[in-house]
Amino acid sequence: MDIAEKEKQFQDKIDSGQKIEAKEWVPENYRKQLIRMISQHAHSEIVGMLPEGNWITRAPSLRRKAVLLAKIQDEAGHGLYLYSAAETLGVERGELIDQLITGKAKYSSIFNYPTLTWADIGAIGWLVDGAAIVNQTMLARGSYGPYSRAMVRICKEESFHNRQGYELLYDLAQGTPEQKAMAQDALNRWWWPSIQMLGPSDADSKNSGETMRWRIKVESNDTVRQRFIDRTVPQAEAAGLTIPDPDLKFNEETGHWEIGEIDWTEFYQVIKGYGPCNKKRLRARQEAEHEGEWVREAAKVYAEKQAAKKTKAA
Ligand code: FAQ
Repeated sequence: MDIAEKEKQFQDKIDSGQKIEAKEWVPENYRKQLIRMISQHAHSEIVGMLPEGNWITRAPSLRRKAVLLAKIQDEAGHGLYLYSAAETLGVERGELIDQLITGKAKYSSIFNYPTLTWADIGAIGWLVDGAAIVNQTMLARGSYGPYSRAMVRICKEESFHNRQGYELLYDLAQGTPEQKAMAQDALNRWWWPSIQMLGPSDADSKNSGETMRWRIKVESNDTVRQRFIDRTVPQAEAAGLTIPDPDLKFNEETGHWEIGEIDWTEFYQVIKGYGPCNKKRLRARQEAEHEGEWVREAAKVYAEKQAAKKTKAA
């Protein structure tokens, strides 16, 4: 069978809604796009632990600390899942980590912002996990089996993250005037980066044509963003908080909330490495890689010894 025929059969399979599984023949660019997206997603989960990790020792109660710890551990689990999903496409985890720590690979723009107050922990759960869930429930319908199935469990855990963040911020918003101001300040700083994290507008999204044709993504960046906005604005109102957008208005005809202009210059600056915390995040991952070297070495030696024992016994 020639390549054109193989590609046609592949596209037919995708169009009929079937999943593609590991080791099946896929066009080279399908493989590349998936590795790109899954590895960026994995890196985001791991780097995403840093801003929240900053508050573990300062959580205001044992309950809040236990919840935050559980959430951050979940994010580590998501990262490991996703590296495994990427590995089914024939790439080594070490290579992907190397791309992260040398600054070649992207991770989500949102994690390059600082967590200045405890309210930021609420804002991350509510807004960042909220945006991630809306995107990931869409990705769970995607064509690549190992990635889409990973999304199912990840989304369940993100729902808990989202809930705890909203509850935290809601409680602050019902508290003293200082607590309410802290909650509002967190919303002010995290709203626009959360809107941006869902990717460039459809007109500027260079990968969407290919990834949507192959159903890696089944909806566009703007569609997902609108769903996130529509579900989040009423939640802000219920908590007595104000979305920091003077142009925000509800369109009765379409049934959607319309927002003001997104600052794409800021977004592109952040993804090029010039956000407030890019350098700090990268340094933290480089240090972790360096400090963990002896663990990897020990694990390797142990595995080699076990293999030698088995060969001897056989
Ligand atoms: N940050 O052509 P498109 C989470 C890049 S998980 C940085 O539209 P695409 C959980 C994009 O890579 C959050 N770069 O790209 C959590 C591309 O550059 P490239 C992460 C971005 O792939 C919560 C270029 O711009 N989620 O939060 C961003 O079709 C709390 C052009 O863009 C995922 O990774 C960005 N925000 O659509 C953890 C989900 N947006 O690669 C801890 C999987 C775009 O060509 C605490 N990924 N770029 O050099 C996706 O769904 C997609 O990749 C999009 C972007 C929707 C993010």
